[in-house]
Amino acid sequence: MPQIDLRSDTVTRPTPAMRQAMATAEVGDDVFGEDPTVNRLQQMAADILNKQAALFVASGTMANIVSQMAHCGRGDETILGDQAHVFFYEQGGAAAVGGIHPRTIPNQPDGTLSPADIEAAIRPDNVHFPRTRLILLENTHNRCFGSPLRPSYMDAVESIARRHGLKIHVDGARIFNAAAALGLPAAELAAAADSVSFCLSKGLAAPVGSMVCGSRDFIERARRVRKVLGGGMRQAGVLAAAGILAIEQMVPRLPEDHDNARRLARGLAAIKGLSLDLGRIHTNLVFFDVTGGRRSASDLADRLAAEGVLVLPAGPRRLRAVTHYHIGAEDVERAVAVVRKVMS
Ligand code: TLP
Repeated sequence: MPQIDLRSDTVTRPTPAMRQAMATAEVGDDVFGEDPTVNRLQQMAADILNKQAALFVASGTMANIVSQMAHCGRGDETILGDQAHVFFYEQGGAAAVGGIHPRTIPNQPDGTLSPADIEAAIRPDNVHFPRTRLILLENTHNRCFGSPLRPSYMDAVESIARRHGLKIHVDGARIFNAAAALGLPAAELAAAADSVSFCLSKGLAAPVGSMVCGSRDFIERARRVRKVLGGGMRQAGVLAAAGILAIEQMVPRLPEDHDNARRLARGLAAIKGLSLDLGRIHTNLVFFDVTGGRRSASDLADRLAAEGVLVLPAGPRRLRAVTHYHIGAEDVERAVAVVRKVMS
C-alpha cells in the first residue's frame, strides 16, 4: 500500500504539465531582469493580488524575511502573533539577519491579533524604545487551525496602521486557501496590506518558489534585499514556468482539498481518544488532540507512520494532518480507518 502523506501540502510534487512547461521554458538572466518567464509570473502575481509589482523568491521563509527587511531597518520593531510562522518556525531570521526586533502579542484562536493588543503594543516616540514599523499578519494562519482572515478584519488593522504610520505585511503562504474558504478574490484579502507573500510550492504543487507582492518602490527594495541574501537567481524561468501553472491550474482546485479536510476531520472527530473542533476546519489544515491516556502526539505519529499514514506532531498532544493535491477522498477514508485501528 502506498503511504498517505498528510504531513504538509509542501510534499506536493509538480504535475506532468509543470514538468513539461519547465523543460520548454524561455529563460534569461533574471538578475538583469531579463527572464521572460519570471517576468510573466511576477506580472501574474501582481495582477492576481492587485498590487503594482511582484518578486519571485526561493521560499516562503525568504519571502517573509525579504518583506520585513524591505519595510524595516535595523532596530525597528515588527508586531506579530506569538503563533506566527515567522516567529515560530523561521529561526528568528528577521532578527538574526535583519536586526529587526519581534514584538509578539497573543494570536486569538482564529488567527487574528486583537486590535486593542496591536494598539497597546505600538511604541510611543521615546529614546528608550525601538521604533514600531510593521504589523505582520498570517492568512491562512497555520498554527491557528488554518483559519482565514476576513477583509473586515484586515480593514480594522489597516485603520490602526494608517493612524500610526505603520506598514502591514501578510504572510499569505496559503492566501488562496483563505480566498477559496471565504469565496472571495484573493485581491480583496490583500487590499489592506502593503505587502503580501504567497507560496507556489505548498497546495499549488510547484516544486520551488514564493512571490512577494506590493508597490513598485517596495518591490525594488525587496529585490535588493533578495540579492544580498543570495537569492538573485539566474535562469529562474525554469522554476517560474511551474509557478505560472500553479496559479492558473491549481488555485481553482483548492476547494477539493478543503472538502477532503472536512471529511478527514469528521472521521477523526468520531474516534475515541481524539478531540477536534469541527467548527475550526475552514481550509486544508486539520489539527487534532490526543486526549486522556499516556499517549503523546509523537508516539501516535510514529505508530501511524508504521501503518503508512504520515502526520506531523504539532505539540505534546496535538497533531496536524494536511490535505492536498495528492490526497483523494479514498485516501482520507483509508487514513481514518488506520487512525481508528491504531487508537483502538
Ligand atoms: N510551513 C511549513 C512548515 O514550515 C511548518 C508547513 O508544513 O506548514 N509561512 C507559512 C504560514 C508557512 O506555513 C510556511 C511553511 C512558510 C511561511 C515558510 O515557507 P517555506 O517552507 O517555503 O520556507
